Amino acid sequence: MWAGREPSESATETPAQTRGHRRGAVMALELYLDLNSQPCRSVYIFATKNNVPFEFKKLNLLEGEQYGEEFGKINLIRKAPALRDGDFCLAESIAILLYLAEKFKTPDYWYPADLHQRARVNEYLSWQHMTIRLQGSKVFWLQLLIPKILGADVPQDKLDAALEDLNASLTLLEDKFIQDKPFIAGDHITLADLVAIVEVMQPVGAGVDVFEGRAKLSAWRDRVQAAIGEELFDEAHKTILGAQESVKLMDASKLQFFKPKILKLFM
Ligand SMILES: N[C@@H](CCC(=O)N[C@@H](CS)C(=O)NCC(=O)O)C(=O)O
Repeated sequence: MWAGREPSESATETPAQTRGHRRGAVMALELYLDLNSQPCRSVYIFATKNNVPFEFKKLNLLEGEQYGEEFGKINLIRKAPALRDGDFCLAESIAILLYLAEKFKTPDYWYPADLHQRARVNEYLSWQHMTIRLQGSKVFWLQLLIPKILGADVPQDKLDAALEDLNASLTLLEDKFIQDKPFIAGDHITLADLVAIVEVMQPVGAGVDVFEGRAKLSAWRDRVQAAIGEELFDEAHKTILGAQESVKLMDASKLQFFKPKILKLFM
């Protein structure tokens, strides 16, 4: 079994810490994050935007840190994001977002108390896992990481099929979820928009312009970016938007531990 590295010791360069999220000797709530990951970005943006005091524990997924012994104690599912709050550990981004919203009593608009608005948020959060999330990730892997790891382009028909599925879901995002409203649940940004935008941006990181020819999606993206704050949005997406360059510099031999998973899931 792959013996992963341990999470990088409180990566000193993380934006969260330079913003002063780290709190002296008191054990802060810890978030294990890799900003290459969509669900990690949603948690990072939500925590930062809402001034949640947290320690950014950088987990380098492409170096296999999720398979290390220490991280196994935090999250046996071995996926990021993960949270530790004292003795309490939590996996799954949606559960983490809701935990933070409840614990830190974030403004109501994120997860509205109104029955119908909340139901709209829940509807999107329930739908996205097997659609935009799955398809956007698949496009990202097929387009960028798999050619690097396997040393060959993936067959064009596979990529075309993945793009077709993603496009069908983006059309549903526009027609069923956004419609003619500013945001998915109405006039204000909610967790649904946050979870949606980080996934929609993932294929963009692989060079696929999902916004081309989609005026509604582009206008919604601009509103979501403005609601989050351009600076925070850009900071959270800097790593993924630089992925094409950073993948070029990676040593493919160090990524081979992903190969069995790739062959099983994608080929
Ligand atoms: N349903 C989980 C998905 C988490 C997930 O798939 N994380 C990926 C990164 S986007 C991961 O940690 N992958 C590492 C691996 O599979 O080895 C959530 O929403 O938190």
